[in-house]
Amino acid sequence: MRGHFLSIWVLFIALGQHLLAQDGNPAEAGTRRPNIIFILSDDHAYQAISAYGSQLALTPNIDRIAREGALFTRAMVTNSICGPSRASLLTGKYSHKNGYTLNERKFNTDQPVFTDLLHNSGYQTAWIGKWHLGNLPRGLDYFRILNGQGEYYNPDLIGPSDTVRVEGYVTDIITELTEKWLDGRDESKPFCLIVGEKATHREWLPDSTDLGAYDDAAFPLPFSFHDSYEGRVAAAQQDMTIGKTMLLKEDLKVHADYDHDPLYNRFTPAQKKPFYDYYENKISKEFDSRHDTGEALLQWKYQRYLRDYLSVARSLDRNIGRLLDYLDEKGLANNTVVIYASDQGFYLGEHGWFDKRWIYEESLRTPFVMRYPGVIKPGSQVSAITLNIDWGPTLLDICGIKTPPDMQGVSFLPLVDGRGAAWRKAMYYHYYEYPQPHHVSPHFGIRTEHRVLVRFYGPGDFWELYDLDKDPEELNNLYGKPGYAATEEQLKAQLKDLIRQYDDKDALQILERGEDSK
Ligand code: SGN
Ligand code: CA
Repeated sequence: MRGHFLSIWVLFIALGQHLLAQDGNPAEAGTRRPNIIFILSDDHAYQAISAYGSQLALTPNIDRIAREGALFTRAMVTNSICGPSRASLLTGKYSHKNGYTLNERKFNTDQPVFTDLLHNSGYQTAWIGKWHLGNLPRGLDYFRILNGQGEYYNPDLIGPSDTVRVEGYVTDIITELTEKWLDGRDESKPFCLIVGEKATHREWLPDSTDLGAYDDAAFPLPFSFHDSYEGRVAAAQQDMTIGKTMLLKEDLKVHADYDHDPLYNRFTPAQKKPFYDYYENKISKEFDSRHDTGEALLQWKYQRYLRDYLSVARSLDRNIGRLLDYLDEKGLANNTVVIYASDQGFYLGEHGWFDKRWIYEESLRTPFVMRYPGVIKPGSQVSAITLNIDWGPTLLDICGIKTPPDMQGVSFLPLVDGRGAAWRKAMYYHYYEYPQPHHVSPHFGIRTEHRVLVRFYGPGDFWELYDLDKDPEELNNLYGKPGYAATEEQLKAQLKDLIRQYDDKDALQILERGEDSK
């Protein structure tokens, strides 16, 4: 009798789960243990993605992920630079906790990372492409990674026991390796694969098929292009302007040094020809004939920068499309979560800049789109503040694994799967690297939906405050101005709470010693 009752009960639960599954219930989706592909690009600005409203270029494949899933409009990073962002993805922790505060060091691979938990629960884990953490990955079932920043043409690819130079264009090669790994994987297990793209990192070498793709476009100057940096000491001291820092030869390929620059030593003659024809015979000649100086030169550089950058992004988007097609062809699309994100944001001329690093909007915010068939309603938009330290916990949650207590991020899956969650209204940010390579002063701060309060320290010691509703470009530093004392005090208290919550001892010490100057 008891057994009979139990089996009816089990049947009832199973039926309930089946019905819920049809509604895309997250609990059932968790038991499905979907595959995960996380495409993590490098320095790709949301301002260059049409799903985010960009008028600069079309990105139909990234847009497709957003259309079939969710677009996150306040995805942010906790330290806007490459290695630290990747370390935060792996550990779910702030830089001061995982030890990777600066770029170009060695990630401590003894610490727990989210891929370990996936591996231990039966997932196959793999990382292909850019890794940039100074060490080889540990604990993955497979890796084949670029050497440091990696090369655009004929890149070296490092595996556990060898390094091979693969002929071709990096973004294509990464897709080829990805497909090859997927073809050969153990199909009895789900997988989590991180695809690390080199695009769209400096020095923006396009694939030959994309050379000149944007030559007919005339890109409008961003509103803050001619920023005078008045009232903002750190912004005035940086070294990341298109005018001064961006180099004609090395970055914009005007009379590039094909014989000595290691970028071009790697080219095969067949690769060099279209490149040389375009940059030497066309662009450099055009440059010589113009004799531009001053404002005309600045604007010419801006147009060239965007053309190169968007041409590199064109290959990135095309390869994302290729991967989405692969998933369709192999019948994997329905049971694979696809995420596209960049390691941080990037400046496309705002404030006159390229690069990243700042708590300011274009650097802080990163593109993040996510498709999860049956769980995320197509066309969803998430405006909640989500962080890169949340990425690991979210991936774990997708696979039905609880976030370990020492991870500082939180799964944002409940924001898109119907469960709902009380959510943060403010985020904490801390940037460290100084002075090289771009002289951006170390700073920490708080960002809410409407305000930014920043404390710069290091070369100088001062605060900044912005009202994003009135001044979305963050040009007007309100700190110390009449009428803002109460806002300053309130945000400082909130900032201190966050610093305590995340246990950033250095920041707390700086905060408690007061400031030398305003
Ligand atoms: C290189 C770039 C910098 C860039 C850093 C960090 N210079 O040093 O412009 O800020 O990487 O980039 S380059 O001339 O070598 O390209 S990150 O993506 O690793 O954070
Ligand atoms: Ca980067």
